[in-house]
Amino acid sequence: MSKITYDAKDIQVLEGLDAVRLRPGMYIGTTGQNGLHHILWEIVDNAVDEAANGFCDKIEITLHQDGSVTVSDNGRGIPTDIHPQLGVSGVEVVFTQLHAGGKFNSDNYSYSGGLHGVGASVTNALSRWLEITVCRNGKEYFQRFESNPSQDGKKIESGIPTGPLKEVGKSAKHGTTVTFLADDRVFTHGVMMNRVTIEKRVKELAFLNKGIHFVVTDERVLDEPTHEFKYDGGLVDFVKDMNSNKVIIHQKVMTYYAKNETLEMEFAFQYTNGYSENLVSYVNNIPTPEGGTHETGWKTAMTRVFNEYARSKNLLKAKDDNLLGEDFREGITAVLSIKMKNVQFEGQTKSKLGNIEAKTACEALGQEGFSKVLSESVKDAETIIKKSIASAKVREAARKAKEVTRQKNSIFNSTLVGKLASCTGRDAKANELFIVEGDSAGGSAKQCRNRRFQAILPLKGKPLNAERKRIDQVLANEEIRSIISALDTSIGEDFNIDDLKYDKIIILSDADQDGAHIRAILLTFFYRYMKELITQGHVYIGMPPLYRISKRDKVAYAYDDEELASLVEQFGRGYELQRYKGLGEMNPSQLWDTTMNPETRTLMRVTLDDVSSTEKIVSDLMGDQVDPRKEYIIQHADFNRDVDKTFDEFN
Ligand code: 1YM
Repeated sequence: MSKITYDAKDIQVLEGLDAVRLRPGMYIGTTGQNGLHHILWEIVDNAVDEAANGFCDKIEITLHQDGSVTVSDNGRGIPTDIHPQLGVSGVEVVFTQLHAGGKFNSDNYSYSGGLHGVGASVTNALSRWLEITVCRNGKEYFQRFESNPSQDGKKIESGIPTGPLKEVGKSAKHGTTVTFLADDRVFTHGVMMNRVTIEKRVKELAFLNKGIHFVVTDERVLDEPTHEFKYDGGLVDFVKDMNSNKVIIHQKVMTYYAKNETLEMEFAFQYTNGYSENLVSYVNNIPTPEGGTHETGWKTAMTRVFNEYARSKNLLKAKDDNLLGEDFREGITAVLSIKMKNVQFEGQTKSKLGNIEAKTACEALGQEGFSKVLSESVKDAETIIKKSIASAKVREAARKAKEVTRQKNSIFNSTLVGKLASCTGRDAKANELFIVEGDSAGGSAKQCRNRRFQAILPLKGKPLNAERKRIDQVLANEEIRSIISALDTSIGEDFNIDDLKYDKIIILSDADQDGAHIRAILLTFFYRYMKELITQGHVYIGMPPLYRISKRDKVAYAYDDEELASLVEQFGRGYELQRYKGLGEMNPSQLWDTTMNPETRTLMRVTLDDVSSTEKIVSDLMGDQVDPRKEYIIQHADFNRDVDKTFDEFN
């Protein structure tokens, strides 16, 4: 290539990558931990696509001491020949052109381009340096990119090749290896990636893409640096894993795969003796916790086929009403994974599929699929239908119970709302509800709160564990009913977020075992019956301090032992130390300063980044099998930490 054209192309390229550096948020969401990992997933996605195309079966991720990360696959290797229009190698196009992924070869089978769908060039743009080695056609090629300050020092020029792609030797292997160091001038909170985050996602990818052998190595730790993930059963293994600590009611995990001109669909499911619906869905390997058209089509197909099947086997009689979808989904653990092009995401967190054609396609493919799996396992099918019929009966009973609750909940009934100290302001967007453990802490909270926007709901006893009860029993519990009536959103299918009376729902419980239990019970209840409260970020955990340290008129609070140690050092001799065993030991003004004053308090927002692992934690901790819970508690025997750990998982 002539030097002139190379430069000309370069200019165009620079504009693209500089835009990424100027507004990283537009491309990777945040420059915190999420965004940092996002630039790794861009690279991994390309390797996973190569595997989905059938050219690669092993992907390795290695975290190095210095914060750099290597991703390597044994695929065909990114094309090294010169791109006819752009005049540079395929490798350089992929790493310097935004959205280069699919365009290089339009008839490839690439679903890459996740939520933001921007490709490997974004990783390059946001790295201090990036090196790539490609083995292909018996040769080994190498290229390095760097982000350095411009000559005038006014900006940073991102992802500049230090030279063109070079042949550096011969190789009998084939594949792509990329190493990069995230740029600490972009990721100012640090560039060290989190092994747990990575392994969680890799495990999920391994379930979703059966047969790929993933190897994750963390060179920063001495103990067991390498973990491997490979699931030949794919979604079937995924469902088995989710159900590993539950009681299943039939052995076989039912599964189906099919494709048509719109999309590829795969699903697997198995029923437990529980009452909740655990459906996790994915589009192009991206979780869709808000659901969308694929889920709707799939559910419609399921309801129709199951009803027809029930009638054909005379389990449902001519005089009986059809069952509802929710009856058939009670106790189900299911994974639905589709792959399609040109996806459109909608919703609060852009995690809901919007493509209308996906509904029709999933309905049609689902119909074939459900008919097939039922007819192949007649015995299991009967078990499932009978369970669903029982669920319908309970639903009918629950509807009646709910009606009673509604009447009792009406404003004319003061016993329930009586405990609630509501706030005077009517702006739901500004209002906060504190759910406080214990009457005495509740009393302090009522005294010190700002009554304009802070409402207090003290809980006397422990609320009912929603995981282990049917809806009618849950609704009979007074603590639960007072929460439902305070929030005013109703629950389950009737839940309506527009009716929510508070922007923040803050759980305030003691930093001990009982407090942890109450928090877990409340979160389980919200998760099962008011999931949107969590997905839309309305639920928070208040963080009361564990210690108060004072000396003359100097006062400070410590939230853990580490913080206490450093305060003790600061205060020197002669300080007074108080350990709070519970919220009730704080006087109102201390409670206000440490836990309730928006200016000074610390809140932890509960989010649902990863629905499937939350499912597992919730059912492990709250379900009716004792062993997994025991094991979890033994593993996390320090209860102050235990609590944090639990909510880390929620976070
Ligand atoms: C460690 C990261 O990027 N692997 C990878 C990427 C590609 C290919 C193979 C590939 C794709 C195609 C043809 C095709 C990519 N190629 C492109 C582009 N691993 C990693 N392995 N030959 C090889 O899609 O037709 C983008 S990604 F655009 F150059 F084809």
